[in-house]
Amino acid sequence: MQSSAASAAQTLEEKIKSRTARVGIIGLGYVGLPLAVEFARAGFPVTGIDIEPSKVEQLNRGESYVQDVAPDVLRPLVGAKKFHATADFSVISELDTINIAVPTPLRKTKDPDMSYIVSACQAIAQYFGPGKLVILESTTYPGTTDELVLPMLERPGLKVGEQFFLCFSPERVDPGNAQFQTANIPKVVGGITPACTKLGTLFYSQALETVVPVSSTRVAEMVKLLENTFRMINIGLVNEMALMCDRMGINVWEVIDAAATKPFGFMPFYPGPGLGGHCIPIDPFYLSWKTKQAGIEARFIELAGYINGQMPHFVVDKIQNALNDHSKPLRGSHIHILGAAYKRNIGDVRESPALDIILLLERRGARITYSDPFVPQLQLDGHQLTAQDAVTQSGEADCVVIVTDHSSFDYSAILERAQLVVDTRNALKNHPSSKVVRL
Ligand code: SAJ
Repeated sequence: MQSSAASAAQTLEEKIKSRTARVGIIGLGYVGLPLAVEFARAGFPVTGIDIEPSKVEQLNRGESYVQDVAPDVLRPLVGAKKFHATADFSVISELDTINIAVPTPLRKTKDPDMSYIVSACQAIAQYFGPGKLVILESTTYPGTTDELVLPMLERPGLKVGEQFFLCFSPERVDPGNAQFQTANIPKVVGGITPACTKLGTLFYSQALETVVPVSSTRVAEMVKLLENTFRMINIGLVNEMALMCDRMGINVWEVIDAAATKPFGFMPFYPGPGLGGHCIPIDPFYLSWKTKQAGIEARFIELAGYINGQMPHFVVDKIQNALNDHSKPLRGSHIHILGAAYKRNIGDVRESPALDIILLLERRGARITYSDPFVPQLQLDGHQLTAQDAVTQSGEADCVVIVTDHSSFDYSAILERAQLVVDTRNALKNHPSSKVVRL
């Protein structure tokens, strides 16, 4: 007679291998929706769960609001009933696997906001039962899965690694990246027990090209934080290099390009107007918050956070000085901002340095217009701006500021019409001109 543990694992393994396991994804954003699509394309019946009814309705009409999920990929899956979205968490009782891909923002105090994970786990706990695999994907501090999620799910008769299985697997989505999408980005997964890791690995192997099992949930949680802290600190380093080069009259862009010719032991990062997005500026503070509790200061993270946070101020000073060199005060000048999104060729404005720069300029009395093909309107500080035509406004503005270097901007026409350009992205590196001031 098989133990209940062996039978639960065996049953789930068979459902996963036959791709009849009923897959659930909680959180249908830029992480959850692409994941749901990959499992539906692999043949699983997939239920997407989200708290926003508008998202649920849009998805069930086959409409995608996520840039990396094309409607012509989603629509057939909805039509074939391979993917269905709902706001009703009670469906969890019928699911075999549940991925949690909800936001993990920071509070104003730079402490982790775990409320989304907690409410998702409360919903799962309410409808939980034996035989399920739960995988947390939201970026979070090491220990979240075993300290916070596990106690919410485990109870008499429901023991992890026996009657249910729990893993952590970091998401690595790079929005707008045409080369690397969910299916071909290696997937790290670590379980609370070896049986959990085995089932998590088997699960992802059905839909994704490469799976990288690790020995625990904490290792998997820490992998993601190393990846993103690595980026944040290196961006901070290169931003500090930009400040140094500016003071010494050295072209930092030329320095980086020449350093990047080193065929080993170097990886180029580039200075910019600040650090945007909902990951890189935020995730490292999940780590530093946790390490403080362990009695160790994450000094690199704090310092990089400070330097990256100073970049919008540095850009605004550069604009003011550039106008000054043209005998124009910042106050009353018309400044046209090119790009509101936090990085090129996407429309996400979360934590975008463009917002900081616009507010700082307005506080110093400048009149602001902006262009962004992906951001038709901007809400900031109680007022709204509407995107204007880039070339027209560049001809009328006292200063044009390239904050986000979208590929679709007509840089030649902009430069021809502009009186003065402050280029924070080296977007005009192929257009040498005395009108251009670089970081
Ligand atoms: N940035 C710089 N200089 C650089 C690189 C980036 O100033 O050399 C700025 C960008 O303009 C942006 C911010 O940093 O404002 C974040 O840029 P990002 O390229 O890291 O973009 P994200 O946050 O959308 O995506 C990252 C992923 N990016 C890459 O690996 C290229 C990856 O780190 C994570 O998978 C993802 O965050 C996440 O979700 O954690």
